[in-house]
Amino acid sequence: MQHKPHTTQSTQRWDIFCNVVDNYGDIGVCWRLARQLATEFDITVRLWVDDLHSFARLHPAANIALDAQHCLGVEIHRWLAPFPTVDSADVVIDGFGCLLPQTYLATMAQRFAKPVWLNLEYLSAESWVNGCHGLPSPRPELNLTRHFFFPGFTPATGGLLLEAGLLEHRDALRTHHGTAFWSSLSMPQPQTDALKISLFCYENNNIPHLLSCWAEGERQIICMVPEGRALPQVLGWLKLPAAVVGEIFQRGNLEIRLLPFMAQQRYDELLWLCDVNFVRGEDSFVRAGWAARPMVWHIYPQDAMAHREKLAAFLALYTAELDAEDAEIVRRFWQAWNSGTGANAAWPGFTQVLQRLEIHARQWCTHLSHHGGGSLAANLIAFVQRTVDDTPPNLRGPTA
Ligand code: TRH
Repeated sequence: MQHKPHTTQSTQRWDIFCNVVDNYGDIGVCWRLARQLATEFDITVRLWVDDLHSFARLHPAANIALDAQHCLGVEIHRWLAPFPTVDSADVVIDGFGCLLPQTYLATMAQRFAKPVWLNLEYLSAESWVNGCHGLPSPRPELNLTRHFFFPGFTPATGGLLLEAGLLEHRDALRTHHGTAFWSSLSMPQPQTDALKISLFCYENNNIPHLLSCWAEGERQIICMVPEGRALPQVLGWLKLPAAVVGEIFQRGNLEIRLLPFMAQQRYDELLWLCDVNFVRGEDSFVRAGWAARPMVWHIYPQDAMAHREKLAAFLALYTAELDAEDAEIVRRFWQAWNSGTGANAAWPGFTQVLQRLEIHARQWCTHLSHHGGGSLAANLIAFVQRTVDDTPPNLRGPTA
């Protein structure tokens, strides 16, 4: 799914709006997308975000005191209320259906050449997504049309975020065993024969039991825990009231490394350097796919247990090419992990087939990058172009 930089869009301006609901997934996806549009496709991107603190966790070079700043080619704007008077862009994306400011909607409606307006939806492997991707939702009161843009795993969807050269960059980093990565954290290089696990998840009652299982196991395990919601349970298991980022603890055969919350690109590197990645939400989950190593997904819990179907849909897709026994082992472990109980009992089965799961993870990554939905950023650009082409020539703007 590698693609050449696009030069024809250079005059286009895009606005991406991000309302941080909680955690880091909303801004994680919007920031990654904005960066890729700006750096690979030469698009002028403004990212409007209502919580600069969350943004600064992903991009520590950001200055949270500034209402506007440039970060890695993207104009970052604090989404203020009341919203400032600005011209609307040629393309407007509301991240995850967030509500655009009324005044901004009015400027969109007033434009002669109407902007292409997209609602970038949440990722799901459920089959209904194939039928809903790209559907228009007319807003007659504004004389505008908003389109649903669904990321996904199949050619009928909008695909997944994948930067040009990412997989090559991953392989290059692995050939050096991430020496620079570990030394920048002032941590020793992990032993090559230890099983390296990254643990990024929500609160989960499995954590203490699984850590005990790892500590008592025969194989040396190194578990990397970035700062976050899992940390209190890890500290509880270590019987520590508090700990400092950068500390390393040994319990039986388990070494626990407490890592800082890293810049987004650095977190990718952590995933590339680990043998098994526990990930969550949306963005880290996609990135674990590109890491091409066995992964375990802690799905974002939704009201009325709606996430269960989402989890089952993804599991069905992910395990489709595994033999029945291995597929069942993966399902059992993921379901135990998500239910909050039984992950320690399911772990021995999971580790026994780890080598085959690694082959499968590589195949999954290759399959997705060649036969999935394609590059989300490139698909967005193509979708915008098609929408402009479908507009009668007398209603297109000068940048069409
Ligand atoms: O943080 P998440 O749980 O995010 C979300 C939100 O809860 C959102 O509201 C919900 O709808 C969505 O899940 C499904 O998990 P996610 O999506 O993996 O986002 C985490 C981001 O944080 C991701 O971009 C990776 C980044 N990250 C870093 O940049 N550095 C780090 O050290 C770590 C651990 C993560």
